[in-house]
Amino acid sequence: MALPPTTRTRLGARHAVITPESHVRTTLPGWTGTRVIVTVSPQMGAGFVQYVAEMEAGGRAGAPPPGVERFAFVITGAVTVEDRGIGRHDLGHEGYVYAPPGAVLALVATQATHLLVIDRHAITAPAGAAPAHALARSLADVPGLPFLGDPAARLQTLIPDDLGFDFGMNVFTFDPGACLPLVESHYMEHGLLFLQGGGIYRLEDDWYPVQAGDQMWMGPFCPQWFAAVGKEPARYLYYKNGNRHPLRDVVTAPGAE
Ligand code: UGY
Ligand code: MN
Repeated sequence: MALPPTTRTRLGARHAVITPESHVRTTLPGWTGTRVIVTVSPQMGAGFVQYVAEMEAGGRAGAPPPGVERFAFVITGAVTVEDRGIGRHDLGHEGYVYAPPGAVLALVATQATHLLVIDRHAITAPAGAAPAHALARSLADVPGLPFLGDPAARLQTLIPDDLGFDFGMNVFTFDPGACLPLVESHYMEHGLLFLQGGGIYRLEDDWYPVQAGDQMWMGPFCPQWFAAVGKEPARYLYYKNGNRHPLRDVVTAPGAE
């Protein structure tokens, strides 16, 4: 008799680790030639949605629901994006795009492609702040700066950190043996995709070996710490809400302001 299958996927009160052997594919309205693996969503208590879109060549992204902003990152493959604000861009490996709500964002895979996508209800910018604008770029063009003075832990900031934007996307690179300098606990959430290497992640009181392809959700105030283990740098892409008063930035429903 075959043994029952196992998984490294774990769901805690304020965190989740979602690993590839537990992925289940579905479809989303408007997307064509694409299967989707939703790994973070309000069903687990998160204030945003994270998914991997597996697109065939010629596959197209569906429009985000009304009031929803979108970030998409090319894990593998290539896409063409087009929108009134930014014109037409070809994005290859580790290219990315941000589109505010209502931006006419056409996104077409020009070869078999895997995207990491974040969708969330946008919270309007405070009076006086310039609203968020569409952008398309390549991760390779974003400088990596020492995190809290440590050159062995470098942070790339993919979206401008100004009041127009209500979330950030960053890539953290840790040299082998480097670690976060503190066990963080903050009201902001994270969605995370491991891009390279691995290490040990502490989430609440649990400790997880993690590696490229793993995804995570860290809910509000989830204690979190990471150390890179292995012979190559560990890299992860992560989402972080911010730049809004916490009373306005709760787990959101349509029109919540
Ligand atoms: O930006 C952050 O909060 C980041 N230092 N957190 C993390 O990597 N878990
Ligand atoms: Mn954090």
